[in-house]
Amino acid sequence: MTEYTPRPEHHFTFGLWTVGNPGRDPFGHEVREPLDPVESVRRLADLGAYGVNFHDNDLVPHGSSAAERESIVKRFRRALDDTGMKVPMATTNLFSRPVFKEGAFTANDPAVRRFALRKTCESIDLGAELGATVYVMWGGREGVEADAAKDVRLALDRYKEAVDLCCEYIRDRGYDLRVALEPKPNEPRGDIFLPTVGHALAFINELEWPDMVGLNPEFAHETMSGLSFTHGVAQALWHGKLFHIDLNGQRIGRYDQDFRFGSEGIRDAFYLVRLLEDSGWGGMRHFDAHPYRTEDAEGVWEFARGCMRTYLMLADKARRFREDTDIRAALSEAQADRLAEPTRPPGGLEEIRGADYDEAGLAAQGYGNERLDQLVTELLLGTR
Ligand code: GLT
Ligand code: MN
Ligand code: MN
Repeated sequence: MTEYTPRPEHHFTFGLWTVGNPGRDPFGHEVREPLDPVESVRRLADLGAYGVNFHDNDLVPHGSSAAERESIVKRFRRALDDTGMKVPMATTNLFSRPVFKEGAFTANDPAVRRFALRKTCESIDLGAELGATVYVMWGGREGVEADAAKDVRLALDRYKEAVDLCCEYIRDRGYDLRVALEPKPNEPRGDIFLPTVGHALAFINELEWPDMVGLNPEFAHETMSGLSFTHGVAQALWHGKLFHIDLNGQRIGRYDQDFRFGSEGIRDAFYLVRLLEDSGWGGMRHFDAHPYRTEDAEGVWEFARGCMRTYLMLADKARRFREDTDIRAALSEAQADRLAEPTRPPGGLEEIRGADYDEAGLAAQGYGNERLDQLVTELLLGTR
């Protein structure tokens, strides 16, 4: 159906590491050939995406010389120019190399931390060079298995120091770049620091330049913690801290599945899309997911198309939700709009304290949530 055809104005982006995921898992080898980043740019552009994001080493392999870097970036930039694709976000791989096995910004050894910072500065340069305005920090190795080996409070001191140094670098260079922290509770570490949206929001308040730092929440990561992703995103929006978002599919209690958006938790995905659309949030709709291991090279593009189509279908459902007269009536029975009414009356606390309340009458009210919720089910299942 053409109405669900992705177009650049929908602002869909993918990581090079997502469509390029070769299907390796802890028990099995790669099942797909490496994907040339230029091929990813072309195929995603054909599908209607807006752009691609990358880790430094997704584009420039570890150990490349300065001349190799230059020719890789030149060829990549040509693909961007040819297709009109953009690079809105960049990040650093601080998790694959053995040197980061004990942590990167929070490693006990200061030399490892300094090495991680140098790599990050170079990666920030690369992102800025290609036009990125968001820099994501996912601290995959910032954590611990053996609690005896690390002082969490000191680790947080060092984490803050590293984020502050990155902000200092961005400011010194005059880059138009904001930092987005990505929480995750565990995997690959037994426990990861800044495990949820809430932890990360509190951490930002302790930074030197809190205005430069926000969040990149991921559907899978909050869901792994058993939390409502939509509520986490809503709170990040409420604080003005939703700088970026990672969309994918995940079931509670599993490993980090990173499935195609909407493949799991379709109802959660609906409420999320409704929130993003209704709030008018202007950020990228970024998919941090990867194709099933069952897929061959063509299945990768079915996966990418599916992520975007599902978003568009859910955005359409969100529009219908707003317009459906039965749903509107049910919302009014639920008194949903009345939450916008301030609690403070004209007479303030004095009026609150002096008023008569019909407690029994208030308690006897029905809110009609069963009907409302069933209407949502029917909307999602396509029977209305
Ligand atoms: C890695 C991780 C993702 C992060 C990426 C950004 S790296 O793929 O699983 O959740 O968003 O560093
Ligand atoms: Mn993930
Ligand atoms: Mn992610």
